[in-house]
Amino acid sequence: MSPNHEDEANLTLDQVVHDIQGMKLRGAARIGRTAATCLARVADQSEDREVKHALASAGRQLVAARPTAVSLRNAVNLTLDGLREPSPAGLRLAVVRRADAYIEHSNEAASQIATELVTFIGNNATILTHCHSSLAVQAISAVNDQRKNIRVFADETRPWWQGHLTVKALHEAGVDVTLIVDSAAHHILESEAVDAVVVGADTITADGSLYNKIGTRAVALGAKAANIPVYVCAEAVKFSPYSLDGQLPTIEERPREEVVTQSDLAPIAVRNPVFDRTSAALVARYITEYGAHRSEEVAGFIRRQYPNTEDWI
Ligand code: RUB
Repeated sequence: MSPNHEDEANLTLDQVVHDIQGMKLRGAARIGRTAATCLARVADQSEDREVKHALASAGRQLVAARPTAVSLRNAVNLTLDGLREPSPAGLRLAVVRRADAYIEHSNEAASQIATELVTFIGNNATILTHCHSSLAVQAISAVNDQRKNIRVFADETRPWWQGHLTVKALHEAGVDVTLIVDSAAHHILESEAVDAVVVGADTITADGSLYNKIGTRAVALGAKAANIPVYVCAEAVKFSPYSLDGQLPTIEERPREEVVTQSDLAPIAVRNPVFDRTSAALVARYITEYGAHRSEEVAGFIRRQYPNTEDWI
């Protein structure tokens, strides 16, 4: 198998599902690669008579673990490919090969996306980012390597503070990065003359909408008001073929305890939606391993990428 995160290579199906739901496994790209690794393991470890059923069942459980991340569903389907191989041995081999190809492609896509983003950002640029996207971090680091005087502001991203991961990663990559609270984003966009917002994606739908970590929409609205372009770093697996026939991501709502634990707030209702939808008009470009696309080009891109999904989960 191609290398994924070494800690994740040996996780069982139940552990992967548990770790995705428990937020130990985060970031849509990583989740997709881990799902592919997990399916290869299920294929390897299942008896001939049960392998097809075990893979179908594992695929369904994985997809349900993070409904907002289409790369998870795409990773499962690209790895299983409808479980068409008639013999158990042929199926097992094909699943392991496709998982390997998925992971290799995903790892390469990140550096192609980084190269593409650099063409949109010049010297002396100030960038604002939200949450923790491995693709956005890698792309911003590439911009910093190839352009002069780059500054980055990173939202802390309540309630899970993924912005802390972002600032640590960017700092380690030698980027001049400053952490801000989420509600400071709009102020910073204007007061620091931000040139570009760069974020990742969980799912992109056929109408050109972006589903990403909660707060992305507010940042994008602020950017639009200040005439700042929003660039979304996303591999092709972040684009949803299911949205072509109207299936849209479910916005996951998580427990109130992630937001408040104080007993004096116990009687107060709390909502904790963890993703939101940013409309097509707020996105300047989707930066993929196949080049940059405007929102209005998304439906065509999805059709070209996913011509045959009839027997997918
Ligand atoms: C992470 C998040 C990221 C996308 C893209 O949310 O919304 O922006 O997943 O990340 P969470 P990547 O921490 O809840 O998973 O570019 O790494 O796929």
